[in-house]
Amino acid sequence: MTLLWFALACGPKKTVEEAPKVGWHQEETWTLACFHPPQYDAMLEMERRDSWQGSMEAMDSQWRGERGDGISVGEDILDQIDYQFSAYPQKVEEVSQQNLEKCRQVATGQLSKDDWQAWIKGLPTQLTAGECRTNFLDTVMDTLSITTEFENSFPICEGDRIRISGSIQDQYRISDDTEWITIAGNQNSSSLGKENLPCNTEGCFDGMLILQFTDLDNRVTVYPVGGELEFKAPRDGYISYGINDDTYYDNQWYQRGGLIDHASVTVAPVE
Ligand SMILES: [Ca+2]
Repeated sequence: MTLLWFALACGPKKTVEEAPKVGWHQEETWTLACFHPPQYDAMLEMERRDSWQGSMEAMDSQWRGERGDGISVGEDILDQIDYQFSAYPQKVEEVSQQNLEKCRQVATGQLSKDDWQAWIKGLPTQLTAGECRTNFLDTVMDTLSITTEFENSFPICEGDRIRISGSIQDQYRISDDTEWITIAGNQNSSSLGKENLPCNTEGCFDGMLILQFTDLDNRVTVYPVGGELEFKAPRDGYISYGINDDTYYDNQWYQRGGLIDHASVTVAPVE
């Protein structure tokens, strides 16, 4: 009892919580003002994403020399940083926090402006190195949809290898008057050169299972899959799959005795 009383009496002391500084701020002893990024962790997702733009613009103005505080790096470096931020906007968080630390050190004489500028100039390289954190690591097992176009999308990093495959016994057709096919597609109907179909290169057949890769610049490449395909991501981006068709409303699964076929699709990482 005594111990408990003691513990309660010595509970946490009340401290005056100082609101975190956000935006441009200069302590009395500092030689320049530093941009203090918002408390990203405390924000809701949408608000958080919206805040990246402001942080980016604040840093850019200082790095560009607009604040007249002696910091200025070349336009080409800023363009490269801007390009990296547009590809990986969430990196603004880490960079803005690191930048505040560098600025604080310069403002208090612990770091030279040249060293800070060297760090800024090194950002394009730093941001490019190992940037992709969305490796394809987990196997996806799904039911193929033949009535929608590229339903699911999964992030993947450059160099990631996957194997996509599906069940080859289930049948469907891609219009009322075409033959029943499987994910191998209609082997009697090559899609080569058919501009209306997503897959129209060598090896593409009408209605077959196809893989779509979209990179971060929204460039789309489509690959014929059929029963199986091993794929290595040429860049960071997203993969998706569907069937090689352009009209989805008229597609139907084969039905026998009340049982409707449904093809499964598996996307698995390859070691
Ligand atoms: Ca169709």
